[in-house]
Amino acid sequence: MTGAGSLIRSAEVLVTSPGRNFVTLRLTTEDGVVGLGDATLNGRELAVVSYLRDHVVPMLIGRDAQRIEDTWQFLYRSAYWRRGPVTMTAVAAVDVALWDIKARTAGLPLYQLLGGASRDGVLVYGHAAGRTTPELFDSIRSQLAEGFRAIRVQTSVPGIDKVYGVSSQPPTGRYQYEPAHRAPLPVEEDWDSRAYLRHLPGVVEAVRAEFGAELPLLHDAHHRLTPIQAARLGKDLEPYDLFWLEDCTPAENQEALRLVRHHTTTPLALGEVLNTIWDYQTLIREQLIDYVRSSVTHAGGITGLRRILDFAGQYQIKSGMHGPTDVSPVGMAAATHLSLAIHNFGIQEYMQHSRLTDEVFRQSFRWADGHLHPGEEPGLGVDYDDDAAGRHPYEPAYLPFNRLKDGTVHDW
Ligand code: KDG
Ligand code: MG
Repeated sequence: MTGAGSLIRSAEVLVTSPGRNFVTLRLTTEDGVVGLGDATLNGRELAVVSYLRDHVVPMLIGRDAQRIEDTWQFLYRSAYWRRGPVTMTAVAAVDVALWDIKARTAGLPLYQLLGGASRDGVLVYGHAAGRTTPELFDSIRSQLAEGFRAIRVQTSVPGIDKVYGVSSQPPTGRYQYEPAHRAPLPVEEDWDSRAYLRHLPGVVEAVRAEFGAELPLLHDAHHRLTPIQAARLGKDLEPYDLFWLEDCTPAENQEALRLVRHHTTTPLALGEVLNTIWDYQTLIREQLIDYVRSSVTHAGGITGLRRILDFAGQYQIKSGMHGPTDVSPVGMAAATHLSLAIHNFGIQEYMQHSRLTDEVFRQSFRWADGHLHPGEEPGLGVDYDDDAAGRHPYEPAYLPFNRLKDGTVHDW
């Protein structure tokens, strides 16, 4: 359907902070159909707000909301300055809002426009962490009790004060590890790769012995290792049958994975900081990874991520979309629709949002037996509550950074 009614009448960039910051794009057509897109880039939220408000919104007013591919190409190519997280998050927000509008106009849940369901539900993984092994076991038990059927395991390391993925508080039932700190400057953390490499395999061994062979276990090394260190870790973890080892080396060096791959059969997931198909050329063509970690929110939306995943599918590489708390419920809904529809789905990350966040974003997804289903509401199935959002103004927040013992800045 194309006509005067499908022209974009308004484009609003909404910022709210119900416990953490979220940026949302809301497009409304002349017919009054509303579409939402997630534009949250953790720790750099206002850069995307400006990109959208100052440069994209003026170009959207009067455009035909039905022309999704054309709008994607226009935003990508007309900027001249291509790729990058700020650009691709802004493009994603527009793309997802347009898909939401198209599906709401059709009266169908979005996954139906993407080819319909390829499965009954989307297997997700939850998050467990502990400062000690007994605390980690308790955390895994509470995630299993919440209904998760696959668990990411993160642990403290003796000699390191603050480790990615582990809160300074004991984990609770609805576990939400939140790395961003509400502060005017980034918080400093510390790192020691040798201490980590010595400690982690024993913890994973203990978890496997306690919880049995069936439970899918995942681990995120969060970009900290050199290729040879990552190769050793992959080898050391082989006996414990990880579902994946994530971001074992900094993601931007695609060639690094050749060395890791050469030494280990532990499956590898990578790419939550990557945002276009170009970032995956070597990784996919040389089959250096098993799972693509990019999110709908940061990789150009449904249109951008689907392009990457279709390429990956030719090489039996599957999806493993990034889904931490900084991907808003709008971004998670888009991910769940796409995960339900594609053939080469692997697993999806799911970190339950806070109750305050759920008051701002009203969602219609279903959660049962470790699986998400986006539900049958037309569009994404998410509504934005302006009153609730208005109670939580933006607060500056940053991700931490790492220093080694001698003061050198290290990857976080
Ligand atoms: O914004 C950065 C976080 O989302 C990231 O650190 C979380 O690595 C992460 C993960 O796998 O969820
Ligand atoms: Mg990660």
